[in-house]
Amino acid sequence: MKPLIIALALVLAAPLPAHAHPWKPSDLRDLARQHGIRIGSAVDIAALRGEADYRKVLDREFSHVTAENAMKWESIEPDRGAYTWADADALVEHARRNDQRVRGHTLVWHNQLPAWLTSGVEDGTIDAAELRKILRDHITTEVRRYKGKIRAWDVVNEVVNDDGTMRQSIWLTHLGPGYIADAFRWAHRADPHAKLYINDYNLEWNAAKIETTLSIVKDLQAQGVPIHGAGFQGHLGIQYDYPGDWANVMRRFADLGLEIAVTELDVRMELPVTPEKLATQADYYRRALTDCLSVKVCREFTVWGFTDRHSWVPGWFPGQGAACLFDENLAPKPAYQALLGVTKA
Ligand code: 9MR
Repeated sequence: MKPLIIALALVLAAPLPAHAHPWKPSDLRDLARQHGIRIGSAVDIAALRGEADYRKVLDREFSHVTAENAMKWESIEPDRGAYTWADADALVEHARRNDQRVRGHTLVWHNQLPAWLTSGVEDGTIDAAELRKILRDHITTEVRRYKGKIRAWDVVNEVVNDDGTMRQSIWLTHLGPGYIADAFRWAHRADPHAKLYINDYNLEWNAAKIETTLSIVKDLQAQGVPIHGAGFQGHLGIQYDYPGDWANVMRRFADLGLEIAVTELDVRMELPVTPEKLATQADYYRRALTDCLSVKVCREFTVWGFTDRHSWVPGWFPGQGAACLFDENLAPKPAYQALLGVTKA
């Protein structure tokens, strides 16, 4: 009797293998797998190259990646006609070796354009006809280079203002509103299998932006333009309310037949960090994942950097930071634990 009880006690005390706990994922990859989505991060290429601990956490946790800057126009064509693909290639190759899907970011934007392009448009040496050809060549060249290797492209990024009007970028000003349809058509021709997205910030809650973006999508669809997804950047801050209607907004886009992705989530705070703020932040991350999972076609949940060691936030919002899932030393924060605890609805 006694030995049996001891044996039973030993069996019960022994740690169960991870797969015996389907409800308690071991990491974000595992969590994503259980939910049938991919969880991704933006990647800082210098860190990817130079920091072994950064690489280790990225590959352990994430099954999707986005180049934080390496695929933007100023990065790949700093001088006209002279392409610098090394960083973007390195990321795509790294992703291939580590079973990570890739979001291409971004083909048409008003920021991080090469100086030769903006100054040429400004001084009139590049006229509208040439500008249109330059945009077509840019899209075709970049999409074709990574054909079959990019799951989804942010084709147009941030084309709507917060007041719901169209952003007066060089594209709208010189090419007219048709540039959006053109961009999608050119991208589709270059890689017919890539999912093509419209991507924006504040789309989580801003009614004017939501309505305009929905009407852009409907308009494109009415013209037969290939558009497949709506990307919600999700740059949140705990000093603002959580966008409580987000899941409904996602659903409105899903109802148009689009796939949904959270493309750039981070949750910043006023420094210094306190346990209370970290708890609120954890709740925002948890709610964002829960919202995504509540929409069947939300397939990707990507954070804009995973460690406070490399985040755009402190440089853009003085006095704010600590927006990521891991701290500067790559220790998981409460937000990370909160994500692991998200179960199926
Ligand atoms: O994180 C990016 C930062 O390193 C760049 O300096 C910045 C330049 O505009 O762009 C940041 O990424 C942006 C992304 O490409 C589009 N949505 C907003 C992101 C944060 O600004």
